[in-house]
Amino acid sequence: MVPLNKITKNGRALFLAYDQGLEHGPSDFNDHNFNPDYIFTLGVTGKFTAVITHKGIAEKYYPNYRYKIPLIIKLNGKTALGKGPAFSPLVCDVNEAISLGASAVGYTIYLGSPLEAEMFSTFGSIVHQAHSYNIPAIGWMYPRAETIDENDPATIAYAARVGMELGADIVKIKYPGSSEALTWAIKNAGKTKVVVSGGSKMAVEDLIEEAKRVMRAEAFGFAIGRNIWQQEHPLEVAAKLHRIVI
Ligand code: FBP
Repeated sequence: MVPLNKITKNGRALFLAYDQGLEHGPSDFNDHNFNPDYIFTLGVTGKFTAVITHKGIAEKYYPNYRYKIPLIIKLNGKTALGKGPAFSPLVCDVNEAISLGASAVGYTIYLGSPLEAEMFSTFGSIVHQAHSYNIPAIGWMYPRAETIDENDPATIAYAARVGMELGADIVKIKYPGSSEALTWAIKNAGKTKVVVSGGSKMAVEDLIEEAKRVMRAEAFGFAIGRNIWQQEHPLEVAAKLHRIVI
């Protein structure tokens, strides 16, 4: 098992996700959060245990924050513009991520996509390489195909299990709708830790209730983006979440 302590606190994870500029585009942003410096500062001040970005932001902005907060680099990425089968190509390798200061790497697998086999194979190499450097590999395990209901709890548990079987140290899954469903997904992930994504922005009270349900299920924590940096008072929300998760 590779150590997770560089990107966690008290054995829990609170990752600030900021790969949406590539995945969704500037429609997610306002006049503050379009700026990576704003996000890194939020990450530091809000006591997140790591920030997640793609390589471009890592190279241009992370040098100023390198000793203030750990970085997780997402190794693949795609836009929301294409209409083909779900597939996110590799845009950075493990060596490059480490040279940019990453303490862990992430990779999205779209389960059920016609290109699933290729993603499995690439993730296999990533896990192998990350482990040879003793750093964690995180799998964004997202079921995605026309025929699949990506919010179905059984499918989300399957995704968590697949991440474990493929050697992920941490899997990132969507909240499957209840504490019980999440408990089942977490059981199936075995010794692989489970973090939950935030999803599109919701009311702060709803987010806090969901966070309590997530931690009641003994999740490892959150990898959350829009529900922090799209909020009117992100630091207040971060502080509330921090109290629940860590
Ligand atoms: P959010 O907390 O903003 O949902 O971010 C989590 C995340 O996994 C991001 O890392 C990623 O960019 C995004 O969700 C992908 O969401 P989707 O593919 O469902 O649009």
